[in-house]
Amino acid sequence: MQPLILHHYDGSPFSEKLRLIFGFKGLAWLSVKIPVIMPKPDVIALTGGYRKTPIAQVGADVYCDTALIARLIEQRAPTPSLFPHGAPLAPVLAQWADSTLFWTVIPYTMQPAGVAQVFKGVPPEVLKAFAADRAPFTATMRRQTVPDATAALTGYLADLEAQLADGRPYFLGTAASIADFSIAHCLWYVRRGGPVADILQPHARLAAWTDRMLAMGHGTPQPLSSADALAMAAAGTPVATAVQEGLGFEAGQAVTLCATDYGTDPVAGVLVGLSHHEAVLRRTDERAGTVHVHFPRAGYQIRQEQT
Ligand SMILES: N[C@@H](CCC(=O)N[C@@H](CS)C(=O)NCC(=O)O)C(=O)O
Repeated sequence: MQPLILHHYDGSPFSEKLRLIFGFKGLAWLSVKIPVIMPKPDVIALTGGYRKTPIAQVGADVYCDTALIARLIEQRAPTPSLFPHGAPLAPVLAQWADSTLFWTVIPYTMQPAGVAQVFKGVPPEVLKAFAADRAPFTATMRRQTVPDATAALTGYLADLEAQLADGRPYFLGTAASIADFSIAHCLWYVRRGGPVADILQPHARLAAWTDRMLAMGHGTPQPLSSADALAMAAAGTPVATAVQEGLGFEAGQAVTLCATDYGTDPVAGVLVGLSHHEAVLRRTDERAGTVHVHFPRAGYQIRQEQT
């Protein structure tokens, strides 16, 4: 099997979600460290414009969004499963955590006391560049204020604690599911906030669950340079995909695709794969060669290019 490459950086919560999944499944993976802010020329060479973190790569196939990457990892290593029997709403709970909980945790943690801890030792100009990078990235959203986020997070944490009250080890029962990983990366981020992590204090079961999740570790990463990853894309042949009929588009159409929430930079390409779950664009880059860029279908808008 061709190795799975994760393009990520240490402080990225969504990357932590996948790193913990690697730990859960005991997987080896190749680790490419990418910049925290734009420009990210090697990421863009692979994706064609999508700049969110992380992305995954297998040869000449590039996978965007952790919802899809989690399913890719599950296909490659089915046990232990992220989608256990008896927990059909696990992806729905995961989606809530990846959107609502995440965008509560970020403004909550990024209040001054949290920023001081998360960015400890970081020069002010770097902090300024980070803020300048993220402002347009999130401009399509109305961000919660600190009081908004504090109120919402207080309620969410109480609900999460209550779900664990019967002594279950994971949110949806005796087996971990994708929902646990999506909640874990959010609370991992709150824990990084020093004094602001006090909001977690009243919740003993949630604390024990978080410890258990983070103890899963990251599997076995092996460093890879970005240049080597690009060379692997250029040397590879993308997997064959199909466009299902009746979904509003046809194979071979020139389309653009973008996220509908934030970080909405479009990717242009030729539609080569489409199902209810996934959309795949073929595009060619000078350095990455011809790649297939895969996106989840949910949460993305596809538009046919006007010719
Ligand atoms: N829906 C995306 C969200 C990814 C996301 O928002 N990632 C954050 C970092 S954890 C990001 O892209 N920040 C801006 C950046 O890294 O350039 C996913 O599940 O992968």
